[in-house]
Amino acid sequence: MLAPNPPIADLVKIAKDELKARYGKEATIVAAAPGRVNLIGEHIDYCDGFVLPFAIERTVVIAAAPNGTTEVRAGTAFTSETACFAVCAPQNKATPKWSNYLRGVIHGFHERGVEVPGFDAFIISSLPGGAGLSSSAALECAVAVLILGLTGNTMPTKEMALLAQKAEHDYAGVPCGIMDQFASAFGKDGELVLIDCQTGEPEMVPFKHDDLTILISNTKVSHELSDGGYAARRKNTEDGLIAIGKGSWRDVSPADLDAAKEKMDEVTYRRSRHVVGEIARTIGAVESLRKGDFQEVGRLMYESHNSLRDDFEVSCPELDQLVETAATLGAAGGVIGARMTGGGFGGSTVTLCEASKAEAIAAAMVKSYEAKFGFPPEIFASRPAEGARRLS
Ligand code: GAF
Repeated sequence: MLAPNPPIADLVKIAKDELKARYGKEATIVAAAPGRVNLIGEHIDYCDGFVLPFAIERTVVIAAAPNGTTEVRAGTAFTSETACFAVCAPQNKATPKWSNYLRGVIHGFHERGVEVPGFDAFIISSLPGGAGLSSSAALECAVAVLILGLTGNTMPTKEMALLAQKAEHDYAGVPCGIMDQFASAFGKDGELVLIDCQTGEPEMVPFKHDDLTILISNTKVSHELSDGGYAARRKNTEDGLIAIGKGSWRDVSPADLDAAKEKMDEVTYRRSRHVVGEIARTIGAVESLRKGDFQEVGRLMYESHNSLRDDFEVSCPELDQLVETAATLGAAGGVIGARMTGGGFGGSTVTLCEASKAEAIAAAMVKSYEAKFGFPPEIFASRPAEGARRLS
């Protein structure tokens, strides 16, 4: 029932073989970067909040070699459309759409005075697209690692993540926060990435519980963050903060929110209530994790989901169904907590559960989901994995 995570060695082999077959080149560099899920702290990375994502065992892999020209030529396993563009002109957004992630990252290097040579590349990914698992951040981070390797440069991880985030803003049109690129860049095996989004500093939180795992359930309902829903939520939070009259959400207490209630419309109030509550829940979840109080972590995950569904309105019936099935199984069925993860409007849920019961939990989720929607979700398990890196 649980979909396997393709071994990274298999992805590397395919990428190298394809590079050879298409461009006649042996790879001189192989770069990899993972997607992410967020355990808790949703839609608050752009509100100076705390978020708790981790890099997952699903990855983008790029095999590449310099081609001695001034062009980038790239193919992928996820579409037959190939990209070919002048490396000196990446500022033009163009087709295929996926090539804009490459263009955006190359542009970021140009802005820093790094001259990028022409190269050939083949890109493969074990991340389902449109599943809210940050396949775009993974691609951006993998391209950044690739270019660092090609040019013999180094860059602090934080700067690399910010460069990747800017590519997402400018080339994909998504005004995202820092969570996805930070999770992909800083991820570590067996560790969650607690990000203080006010200071932009990550702190690793160990997650070394062999008896626990996280199920990632892809609704297969695709969301487009650039279609306006995400930007609208961001605007709601900006309006809320202005009405409250504070400079940062970190300085807003529940009492401040209540005092400003009359100055906001009802929607802005509910969006603001989510932000204040989610910042507190994330801090509480980290404290509980450190104490090993998983029951409390689970309770906070359900609360987070309810707030995203009712106050922030970024859930959907498919996500709700997966969370409800997990909640119904409950502790007796091995479930600790569940919630939607990522931007929402479709995408995936995370279910923290006992590893020994993961198969049975996934089977129950598939059964109830398929009965309601007529098609199964895709479910796989992942523990916190290694972040963006050069493989060879
Ligand atoms: C998307 C964004 F890219 C992140 O920055 C974050 O805001 C997330 O939605 C919601 O928590 O993944």
